[in-house]
Amino acid sequence: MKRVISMRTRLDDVYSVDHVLDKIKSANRILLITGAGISTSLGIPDFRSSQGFYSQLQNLGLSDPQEVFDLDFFHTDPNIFYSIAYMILPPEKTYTPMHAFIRLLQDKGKLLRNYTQNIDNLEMYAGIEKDKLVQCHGSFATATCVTCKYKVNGEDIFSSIREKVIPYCPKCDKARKKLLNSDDGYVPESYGVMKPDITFFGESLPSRFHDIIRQDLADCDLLISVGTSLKVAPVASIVESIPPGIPQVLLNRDPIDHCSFDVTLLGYCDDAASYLCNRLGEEWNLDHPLYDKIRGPN
Ligand code: CNA
Repeated sequence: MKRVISMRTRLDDVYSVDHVLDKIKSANRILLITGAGISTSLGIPDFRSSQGFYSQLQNLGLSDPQEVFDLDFFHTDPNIFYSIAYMILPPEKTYTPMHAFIRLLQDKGKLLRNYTQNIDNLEMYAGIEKDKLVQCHGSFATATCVTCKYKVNGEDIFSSIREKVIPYCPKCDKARKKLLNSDDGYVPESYGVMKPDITFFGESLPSRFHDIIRQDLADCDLLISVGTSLKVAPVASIVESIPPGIPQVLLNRDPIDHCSFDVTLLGYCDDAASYLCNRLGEEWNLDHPLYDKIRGPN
């Protein structure tokens, strides 16, 4: 099932795919930006493509689907988030060939950092080291009570999310019941609600992003952006902040016109990972059960 990957280079044609392959071979500080597109092959929808989560929400009659991830909306009514959160819940202990490619870059000592916008935490299953990863928008790995800040493992609330019910904080349970049984019975909608530690609109990014991005921009020797529409700041602005002379490569299903890349491989990123490994040589073997299926002839 090898699918066609089309390639684009800048009009001045300074770089070709061969340059990219040479650069990957010689690089040892690759800055990789990833987005929802690297997990869609596992059935987790992305946000903005035609099959994406936002169009599904529009079909449900939500006028602004982004409101689902708005902090004020969550506090006013967490039901909205929990009625659809199951759609983007990560499958357990699995990852894609593209994740395996990132792991390979890490194992070969080439990965400076993976800035992921994904919240599915699949990088952990793929074996990306914490130090090599910046989860720019947090993740489902943990969840925190919005009232008392008690933290739990994300997996502890997965069954509630799957059943579309609001998970409540065990520590706030007594106080919540007391409020319910009080004279007016008033309990704020979000009282004692557990919220996955994903970054909502209205929340700041984890401090790790701001702590290291400047130095990483100065240090990187190749930028690869994969499976992201690059529409969300400040991650999107990484691309334009890359120092001049550092090659920029895009692997994406759909073209991106608002950012400029030296080389673009258009297609499914799992295929791109397979294509790159085939071209890079024998010692570039993806450790993934699907690799043999998608590899095909060179
Ligand atoms: P997006 O805006 O939905 O863009 C996704 C991009 O990926 C699009 O340009 C698609 O063309 C492309 N794409 C989709 N499938 C593939 C594929 N198989 N191979 C190559 N490219 C593909 O999503 P972004 O990541 O750019 O936006 C950032 C948001 C998305 C963050 O806030 C995330 O939290 C959020 N998100 C994350 C997940 C996840 O963790 N898996 C899922 C859905 C949304």
